[in-house]
Amino acid sequence: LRLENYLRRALERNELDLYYQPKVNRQGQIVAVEALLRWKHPDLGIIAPSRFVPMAEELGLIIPIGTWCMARAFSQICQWQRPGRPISVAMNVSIIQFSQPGFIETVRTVLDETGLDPSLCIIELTESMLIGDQASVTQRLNDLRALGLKLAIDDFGTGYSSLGYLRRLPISILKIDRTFVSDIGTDRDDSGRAIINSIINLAHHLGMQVVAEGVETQLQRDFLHSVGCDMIQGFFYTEPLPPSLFEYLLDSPRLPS
Ligand code: G
Ligand code: G
Ligand code: MN
Ligand code: NA
Repeated sequence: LRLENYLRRALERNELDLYYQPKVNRQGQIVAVEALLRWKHPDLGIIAPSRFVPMAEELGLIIPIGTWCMARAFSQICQWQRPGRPISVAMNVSIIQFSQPGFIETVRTVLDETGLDPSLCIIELTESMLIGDQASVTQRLNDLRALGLKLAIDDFGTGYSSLGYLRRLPISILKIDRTFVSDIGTDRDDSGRAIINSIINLAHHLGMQVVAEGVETQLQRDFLHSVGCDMIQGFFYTEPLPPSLFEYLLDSPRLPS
């Protein structure tokens, strides 16, 4: 059977899973998680989204899969709230999902059904999703914002769009792309630091928070703290984890800060 035939049945056969990777604040507390899709293929093992999301988009399966992801992640994050410790959940959405006329309504419905506080929900968008018809993109982002969600720009600094959208659109969070973070501690250290420093200054001047992704070393983490980065995500803390292991981390006393 071809992979796409397997993918058609993956949802009904319960083969899709969400893994979770923490976003850690400057005090070493988990303040958010990114939900990351995995496919547990019966023969091929765990398949990463880069290998099947494009196929799911072509087959139109990304719509039901995306809705499933939201429902699963929202109810999971409700269970992970602890007194005095709100934790947000960040979701990746496909451009196909995002452009669908029913997208806003789906988000609203899943929020209602799961009871998740909308202010604890972050939608991660890439810059490429913001190009195209400006009136409809702006409308859609404003509608999401009006539901109470926060919007983040993923892989920030790698797109080709101009920066003008940052003051036009209701963006709350910039995620510094991991390629800049991985420059720290290499022969591209100087330029990596300059770019990161500039992104953080830009974000903070515009009233946005900054997440660094792909943080793998203490050197990178310490530099990011020194320039005011609000949240750290990466293998330095942990790779994405299945819910049972994530829960263990959540209830452990403290991460290195
Ligand atoms: O987990 P991994 O590093 O393999 O993720 C690769 C990419 O897959 C991420 O950059 C992310 O944008 C995308 N991805 C992960 N989970 C989801 C999801 O639930 N929906 C969509 N559309 N993309 C996802
Ligand atoms: O593009 P997006 O940010 O949605 O991708 C998230 C993915 O990045 C995760 O699924 C994970 O597999 C990967 N990732 C997370 N932390 C690290 C890291 O520290 N280093 C590298 N190389 N990849 C990471
Ligand atoms: Mn992401
Ligand atoms: Na990213």
